[in-house]
Amino acid sequence: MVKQYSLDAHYHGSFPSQEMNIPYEVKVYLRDPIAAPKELKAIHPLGKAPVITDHGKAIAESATIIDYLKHTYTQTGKEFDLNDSYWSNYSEGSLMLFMQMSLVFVISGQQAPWFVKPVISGFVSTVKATYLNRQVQSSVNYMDSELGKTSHGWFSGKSEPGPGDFMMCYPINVLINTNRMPEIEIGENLRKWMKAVEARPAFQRAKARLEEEERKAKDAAPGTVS
Ligand SMILES: N[C@@H](CCC(=O)N[C@@H](CS)C(=O)NCC(=O)O)C(=O)O
Repeated sequence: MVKQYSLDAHYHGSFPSQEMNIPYEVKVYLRDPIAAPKELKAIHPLGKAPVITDHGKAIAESATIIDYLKHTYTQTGKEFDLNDSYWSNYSEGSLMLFMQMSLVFVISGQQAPWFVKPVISGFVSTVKATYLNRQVQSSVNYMDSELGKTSHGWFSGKSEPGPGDFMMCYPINVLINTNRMPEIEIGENLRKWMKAVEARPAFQRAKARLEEEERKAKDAAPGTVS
């Protein structure tokens, strides 16, 4: 059976499996304190999540995991689908690239020693305002407009979400449900998309199972009094 390893209750691996009706086991690891714990390195040399194992193979990279699961375990997964491929690659290659840069810049500003903090913070604000925020905003506007052209509001272009939608869960959730990039304005189509994802029974099953595993991991963590 496919085994998924998640860092905290992160639904990258589990939501797609639930949508595609692929049975899986899941184990949640907790961050240590920010990075992934060393146990993940024993599964795959990168030591990151998500990662899965199947038939003795360890498979990393969320887009590859989703492609692998779809290709191996579904009837339709053998065919090339332009929307699935495009939006999966867009998520990691275009959107996350600039979001990640922005998050790294902000953290480096926050963690700079006090005597250089004003200079670093000023630099971070300038880079964000003049470059990174514009890149992310134009990406978000483009995605919103493309979603507006679909009949069902999914990146898959079909009546249900596909790999591109699964891959968009992480960045769009960060943009809408966290305060990490408050400067970015999110359009109505993306907001509707996020609500539609959260309303999927598959999403709710994935989330409930991950949260249960996360609770178990917290209970088993050293220093926990039961
Ligand atoms: N491009 C990779 C990103 C993997 C990644 O960076 N995962 C984060 C969690 S979302 C992680 O493991 N962070 C902890 C660390 O880097 O130690 C993917 O899509 O799977």
